[in-house]
Amino acid sequence: MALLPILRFPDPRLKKIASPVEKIDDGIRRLARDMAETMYEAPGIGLAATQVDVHRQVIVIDISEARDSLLVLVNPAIVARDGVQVCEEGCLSVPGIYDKVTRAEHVKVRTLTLDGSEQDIDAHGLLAVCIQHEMDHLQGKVFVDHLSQLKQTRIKTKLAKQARETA
Ligand code: K1U
Ligand code: ZN
Repeated sequence: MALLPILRFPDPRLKKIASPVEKIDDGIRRLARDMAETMYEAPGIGLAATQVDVHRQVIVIDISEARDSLLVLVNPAIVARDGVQVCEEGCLSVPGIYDKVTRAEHVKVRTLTLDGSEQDIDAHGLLAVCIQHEMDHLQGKVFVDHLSQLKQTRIKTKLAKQARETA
């Protein structure tokens, strides 16, 4: 197992579009294990492969309080969505920044599991938010892209200051 370095916004590699996984092999299983370890250690409730500079469609999520309900999504696709919710979001690639984003309240996601079988997940509330947030990462999108230009500029300034202070 290994902890993977997490890219920080506005790193241009966060804009890359992830390719579908063609074969679920030991490399993909190791990636998912390392991503889960990285997410738990951060700590976070989700992580997309894009954030660890691997541009394949792999996501790990665990929204449980006990941290014992890991979901691994490979090649996820939203096949149905409805409703609207506004949720305060954070991101391990945008440390210390939280803001409200509007997303679908319910999504049905078709995905592969690590044993290669197809699975449909009906997600509501925080799980639906987290899935949409992580699927955005696979498309090169970070949650701050949903915010106004003014807020994005302020966030970049704040993160650049943080980076200078910790250098
Ligand atoms: O994608 C990421 O960087 C992970 C991100 C996921 C997320 C959080 C909130 C709304 C939507 C998506 C995080 O996990 S940020 C950290 C966080 O929210 C958290 C950390 C520890 C305990 C509980 C939450
Ligand atoms: Zn994120």
